[in-house]
Amino acid sequence: MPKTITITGAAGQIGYQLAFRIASGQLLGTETKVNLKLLEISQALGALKGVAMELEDCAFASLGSITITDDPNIAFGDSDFAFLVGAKPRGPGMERSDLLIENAQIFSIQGKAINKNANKNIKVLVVGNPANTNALIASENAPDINPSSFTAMMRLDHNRAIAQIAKETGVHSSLIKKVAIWGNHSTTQYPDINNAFVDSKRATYILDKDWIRNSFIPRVQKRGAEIIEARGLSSAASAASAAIDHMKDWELGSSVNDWVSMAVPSDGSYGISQGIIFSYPITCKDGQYSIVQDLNLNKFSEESIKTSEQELLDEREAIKHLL
Ligand code: NAX
Repeated sequence: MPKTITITGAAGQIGYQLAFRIASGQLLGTETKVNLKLLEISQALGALKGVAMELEDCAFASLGSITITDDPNIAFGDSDFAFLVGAKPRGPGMERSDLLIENAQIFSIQGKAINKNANKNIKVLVVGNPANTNALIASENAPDINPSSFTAMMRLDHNRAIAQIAKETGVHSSLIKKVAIWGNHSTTQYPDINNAFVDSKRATYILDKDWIRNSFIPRVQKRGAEIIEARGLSSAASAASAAIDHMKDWELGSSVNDWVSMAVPSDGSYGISQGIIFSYPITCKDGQYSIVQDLNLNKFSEESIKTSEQELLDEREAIKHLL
């Protein structure tokens, strides 16, 4: 059965990476045909036409049809998987609260369009920032879709954490397991390696506490800024790669004896307020995700997690009139 995949902001940096990787079969495998529905703002439709032309020119075996549009109702029609990437960037002099409100409007329109047009079992991944709160808004505007269908991307932070540990220990990233990112996709996120393993040894036994607190945690939290400084542009290929990792694991299952980080609607686990889109350690099986339970959190972890929760509660307060 072909699957319909929506990408918003498809002419942007991340969209440009994502569309080609999905069309080539890197999300659902080369045996599953994908019909792409690409959404952009009207002013970017010309550039989006160019993206569609290049997609055609790849002659991918797994690509079915391509639809380009500036109408969310068309873009989300029968959608099985939606990558909500398009968002308004923070402009000069713009406060974080202005950014929240501008994006809240975009994501409330898209939530309504998902509710009206998408497959009721759709899986939604919000990438556009502020991703967690944008996912909450989209979900609240889609009352006929199960809230568990709305998630936000923390996988780039998760992968960045693994990469930092691999670099520090000299152990390959594929042998680093059970890293977790808790909270918001912002600098308050809490990268946690208290339960992580490095080639079957406990990470906390082989990594220096000072390195974890004063180097690892702030570096993962601020890696986005480090990339901007080096590249002159924000992370794009790594973000698209993480988006595929997130959706692929959700649909096809995550690795056994490991977990991933996904921001999902809180069910109250670990004392986090219900409903906010909060990143937890997660396992995925049979197209469903579950929050890893019964982890012991030390005082530092608890405090760090609470700080990020508070930021998400403040964000929700700032846009509550749109919920
Ligand atoms: P770009 O500015 O290159 O692309 C965004 C695209 O979205 C533009 O082409 C724009 O025309 C389009 N767009 C804006 N409003 C839209 C709307 N209402 N409907 C459809 N399309 C719309 O940004 P890019 O580098 O691709 O980043 C996209 C978003 O991802 C940003 O919000 C960015 O902050 C966020 N990121 C989130 C990450 C995460 O881990 N959650 C990491 C990477 C990235 O920074």
